[in-house]
Amino acid sequence: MEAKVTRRKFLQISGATFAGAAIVATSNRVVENAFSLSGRKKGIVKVPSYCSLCFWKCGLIGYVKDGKLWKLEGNPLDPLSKGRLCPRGSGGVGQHYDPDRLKAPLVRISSRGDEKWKVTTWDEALNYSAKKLMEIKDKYGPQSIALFSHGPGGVFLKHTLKAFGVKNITAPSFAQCRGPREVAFELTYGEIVGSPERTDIKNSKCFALIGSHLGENMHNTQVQEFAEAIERGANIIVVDPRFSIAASKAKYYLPIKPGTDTALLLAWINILIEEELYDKEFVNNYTHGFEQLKEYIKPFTAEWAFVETGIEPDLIKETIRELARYKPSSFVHPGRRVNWYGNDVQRIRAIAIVNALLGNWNRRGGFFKPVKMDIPKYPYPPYPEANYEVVYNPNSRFPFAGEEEGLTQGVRSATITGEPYPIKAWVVYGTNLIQTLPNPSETLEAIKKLEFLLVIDVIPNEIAMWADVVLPEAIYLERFDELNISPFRVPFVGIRQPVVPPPHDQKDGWWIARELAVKLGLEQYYPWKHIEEYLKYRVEAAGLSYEQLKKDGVILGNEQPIYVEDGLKLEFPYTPTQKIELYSTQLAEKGFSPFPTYERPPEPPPGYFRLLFGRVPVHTFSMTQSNRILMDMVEENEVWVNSDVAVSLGLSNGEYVRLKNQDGKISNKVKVRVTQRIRPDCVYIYHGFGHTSKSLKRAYLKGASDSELITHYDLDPIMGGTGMNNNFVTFVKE
Ligand code: MGD
Ligand code: SF4
Repeated sequence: MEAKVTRRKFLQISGATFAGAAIVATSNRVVENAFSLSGRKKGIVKVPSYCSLCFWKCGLIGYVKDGKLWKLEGNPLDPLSKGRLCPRGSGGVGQHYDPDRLKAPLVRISSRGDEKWKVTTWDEALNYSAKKLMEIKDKYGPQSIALFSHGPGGVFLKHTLKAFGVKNITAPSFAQCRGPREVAFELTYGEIVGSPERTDIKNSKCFALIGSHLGENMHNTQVQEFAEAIERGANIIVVDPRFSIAASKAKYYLPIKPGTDTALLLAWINILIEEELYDKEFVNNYTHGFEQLKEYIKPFTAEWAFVETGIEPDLIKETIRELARYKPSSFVHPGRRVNWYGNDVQRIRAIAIVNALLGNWNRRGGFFKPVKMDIPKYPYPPYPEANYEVVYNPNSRFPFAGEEEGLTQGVRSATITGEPYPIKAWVVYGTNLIQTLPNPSETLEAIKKLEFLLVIDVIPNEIAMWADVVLPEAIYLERFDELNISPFRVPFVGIRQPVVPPPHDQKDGWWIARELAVKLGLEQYYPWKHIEEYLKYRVEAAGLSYEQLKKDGVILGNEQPIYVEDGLKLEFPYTPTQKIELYSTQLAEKGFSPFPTYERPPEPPPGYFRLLFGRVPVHTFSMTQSNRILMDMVEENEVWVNSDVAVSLGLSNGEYVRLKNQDGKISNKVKVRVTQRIRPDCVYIYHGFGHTSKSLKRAYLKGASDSELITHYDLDPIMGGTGMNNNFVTFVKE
């Protein structure tokens, strides 16, 4: 019997402090930031900024005690953190003190992947990088250079490379994360869900989480609202093959067979329509294609869905009736990392349609309308014209691929094949492509074809091992960055500014991007010399005080209506029919089914189990396993195995095994966690562990990497996302 997880324990939003173990003395680096760090030697100084331990961007207050970083707390003025950080955010102190951090620019001196480096100066590293990029551009054109960039820090590097003529710019946040969700909602409503999500958990009376494990997936505001929802007795429905923490707080738990969620959603749509539980007025006024949907959905009964999902028909009916009872203050959460099976847009379209039938768009307790502070852009000169097709989506193979974030794996395959044209250089900012992209052997194959690989990171992660030049960035607590103007419940702007200086020869991302631009002959794209000139320009152009922003960390705008109940007009100007498209005219036009389709997922080979993976509350992707504070909390991942399966295979709790996948790939050793909290047909591990970079001394070979077992992936034909959940593993005893 497992210990009951209390709400208090699972939240743990507290201020972790760091006792300051092996703190390396501050170098004699000149702090270029205009933000003065002098006068901070004695006593406690508080500096507001915003977090980057994930991309929720919570406002924080950094405490500096006697000149040293002491602790981090939420900024009470900030609408995202509301004065509290999640455990990762509090533990961000450990990133500053991490002894494994990249400390100075490095140039490779032996074969790629050998981890042999020469420490060099910034001037030399940037001159060399600029020379290589110019040579490659001259020889193969700007289209042969690709930028992978993840997170707000990459803004300036993107600017430099766009000015250099580079158009092949991608981020894993689309094809490996939330792309299908944004495409599905845009097709249906003409608007994306966005980040932070516009789900109104705060006011909802009933909501369903489908594979969205809030509480383990620690997006701060959502988790705070989720905890409040539990406390005020909201009716929560959790659909997950694993009895997650969210499931333990739910009124209904549906232990669904993995990969069959669309069947459940189709049955829910069927019941809403057959039992006339949908919001008739809303559907009549605001949707397109209801009559066709009514015909289409007839075969998808609860009894049909039972065969696919393993969920009893009565439970299917009861849960959708519950959602309908509380409409419009109820919703089905659209999820976040939703690239599962390669038909994910269709699944999320089904979620969008259930919500439309509940009439909850821009309604209190459903989806609110996010509002954003109007901050003018900086007046840069226009970028040079880049008259070439992006490499990752030749002939628009994926008609709804993201234009902003592109297709990471598309750049990778073009690098391997040279089709539609060769890619010769990668610039990689803040993304550990070896762990992020499915099938790392393809990533390595691509890297071997490159003439130049430049990595900008804060720790010597796996991708840095393969780089020709590694540039060490100052961490988010040590630098300025772009403003945070995320759309949310109230318009706001947040600033990132250094709480402490970097301890070694690390530099701010904006500085690296600017210096590289200067060396590439692009100085005209940086009329400002220091980022504060840029920030000040934008903030003051919006009629706000830059000094106040620096002092408070955040400035709130005027409240605006975010619900129909507050006078917001319901409009859908961005879909072709100017209605919510239950029938997707755009999908039909491109030859796809205009209504969500269900495909039965492949079964595991005999003796194998479906490999599922997800987030652990105290880590973010593969980027936090070097942080000592967070590693003290969770040092390695475990593989969750159903108790009956464990008995039949003779596996015991805490025993180390290796996982072997359907293609014979064998993982690092990983501890078994025997539990009744998972279905017998799948196993589950936390993502981000199993590091193979020897320079990550604390994280090296701790736990298993899910990514290396994902040798198979299915591409979503609509937008090119990589469905990564069709891999199967068996156990190899140690
Ligand atoms: P990480 O793997 O954590 O995230 O994938 P990535 O964006 O690649 O790598 C982040 C890198 O950024 C690390 O090397 C870290 O050290 C570096 N970094 C951290 N802070 C800074 C900084 O301030 N400056 C710089 N320059 N570098 C920094 C995430 C992606 O992965 C996403 S969004 C999702 S949702 C997917 N999740 C996922 C999964 O759950 N499982 C599997 N198998 N694959 C996944 N891929 C996707
Ligand atoms: Fe930082 Fe946590 Fe907020 Fe993410 S959710 S930005 S890690 S405090």
